[in-house]
Amino acid sequence: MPAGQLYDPDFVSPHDRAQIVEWLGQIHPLWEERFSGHHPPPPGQQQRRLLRPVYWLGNWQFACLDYYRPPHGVAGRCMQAEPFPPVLAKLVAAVEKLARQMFEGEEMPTGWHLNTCLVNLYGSQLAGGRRLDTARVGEHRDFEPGPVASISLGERALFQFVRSSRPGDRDEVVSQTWLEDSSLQLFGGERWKRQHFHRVQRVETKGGHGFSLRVSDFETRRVNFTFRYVPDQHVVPFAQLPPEAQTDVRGYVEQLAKQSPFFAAALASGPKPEG
Ligand SMILES: O=C(O)CCC(=O)C(=O)O
Repeated sequence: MPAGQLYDPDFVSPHDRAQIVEWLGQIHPLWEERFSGHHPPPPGQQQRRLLRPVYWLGNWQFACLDYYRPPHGVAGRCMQAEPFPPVLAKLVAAVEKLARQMFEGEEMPTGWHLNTCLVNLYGSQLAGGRRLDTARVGEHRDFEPGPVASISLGERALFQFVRSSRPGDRDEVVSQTWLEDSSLQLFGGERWKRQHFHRVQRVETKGGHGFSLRVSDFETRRVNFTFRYVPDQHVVPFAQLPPEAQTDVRGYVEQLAKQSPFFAAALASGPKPEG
């Protein structure tokens, strides 16, 4: 494994895996749209749903608010979300210990702790009697500072780092790993966070994995949890998002509030919508 990367194929025990799957069965992931009233599609683009349903823990970064993008896009983008369930909190504590052994200095920002989790569902969209496999993620970087950890459940996925330093050369695969069921991947530092993009090229179908989740129009065969760090001062309750952002995400928070006491309380403490 190259320096700055760690891969443990057996990080999650069968017992912990079962607890995570039980928790997954209780949440209601969201189908988010890419754009919103105050962030309309740019010319030539249309409104679209994300390729997959998602759920966030710690703080929710909505696609329509364009996620967390330091140095300029940091305020009013991260909305407080539910805490990690105990099984994930326990695993995160172990991951943080590993990360502190691997990274120091500039690679380990002051105050770093994994307070954010994106839960990505990978599988097939079911629409009009057809199945459309959307189990991939195009090349991108994660902008949250410091190391990022990723736990995978279900079918194995081909995860690649691709070169980004030379224009037009982004397709050159620099490093790749098959992320197996119950594995941990950890990466950080200049090389893997900044110089290269990463992507999920494909997710296999051979392992017979499937998850029965509370999400419509979707068949899930892999679930990935990426744990990240957002400086705590940039995470605010729904009621403290700027008014335009509140308007843009209120519908999502209302959906979440139907099932989640946390989001019901967040909604109740905010201003009532106009009209
Ligand atoms: O699913 C994965 O393994 C990676 C997900 C990812 O790249 C991301 O959430 O930024």
